[in-house]
Amino acid sequence: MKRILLTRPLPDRVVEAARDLFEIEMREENTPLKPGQMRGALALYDGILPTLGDMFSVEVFAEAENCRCRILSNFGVGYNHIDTAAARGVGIAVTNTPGAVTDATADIAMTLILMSARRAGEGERMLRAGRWSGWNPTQMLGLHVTGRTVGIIGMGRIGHAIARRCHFGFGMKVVYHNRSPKSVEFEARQLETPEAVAAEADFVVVAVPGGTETRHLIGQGVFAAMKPTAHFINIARGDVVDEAALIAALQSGRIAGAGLDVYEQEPLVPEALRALENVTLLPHLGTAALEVREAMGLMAVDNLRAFFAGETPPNLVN
Ligand code: 8YV
Repeated sequence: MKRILLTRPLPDRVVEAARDLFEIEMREENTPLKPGQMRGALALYDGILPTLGDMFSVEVFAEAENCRCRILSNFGVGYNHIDTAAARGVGIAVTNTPGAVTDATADIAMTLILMSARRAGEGERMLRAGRWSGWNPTQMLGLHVTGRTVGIIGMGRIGHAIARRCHFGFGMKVVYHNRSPKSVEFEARQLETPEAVAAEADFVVVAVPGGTETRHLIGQGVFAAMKPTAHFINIARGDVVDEAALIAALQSGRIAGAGLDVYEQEPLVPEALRALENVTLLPHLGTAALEVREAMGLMAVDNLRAFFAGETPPNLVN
């Protein structure tokens, strides 16, 4: 039987499915693997089911001696923590879990749009602090959401699911930027640059994959192009955004607010962000629902199954 390492405690259904097929070991610590642990795991297991935070860098692969591992079956759609080219260089396949995460992540984008526009976090903080003196006609006026324009940067599965929610659920106009031409089944305009999207949108939502190609794709230029009444939403990866430029845009009032689920140096969230009232901060909740985590895990197990059955795993990324 193939030996598989689950790098974090996972939902029971996932563990059972993995145990039916493999000899598994599941780490009890709910922390990312350290480089030494990654090298050890590459030598000991036939396959690894890693998660966000397990930084399989080029150095880790370069220093992995007697590598037994043949596949990293990532738990999640984003795999920017794994150097996939270096993995391929040492003969390791990498897979991910697209599809399983789409709706939940799009739902969190909507949560952030609504919370940011309607000042929900700020209002809740005020109420909990005992500072609510009662309703009045001009208290905590936010931005009306229905009928606005959403600008999606990255019209992949998740971007598309967000656009659908905005269009069908909130009657919004949709503009988007995608590096390749992409058509959408409802009215939506594709624009040439992120800046062009930023200039038109009331909500700029980032939904591109992370990694070196998109690092700091969103920076000062995009914030400068945004309307001062617009909100910026990131449910993708923290390093897609120049966080310092975002903080500056928020502090100066260049943009109205932001809703963030991801950060450049997770779990570190700059004090400057935490100090701002017009920012909604979530702790990477994109897929945090049991059935979603189960679906992700089952997909990751199926990728392992296919791989060791000699098939091309359904979600091979390298
Ligand atoms: C996951 C995510 O929870 O799927 C992704 O890429 O960002 C998350 O929602 C995380 O990656 C789990 O490893």
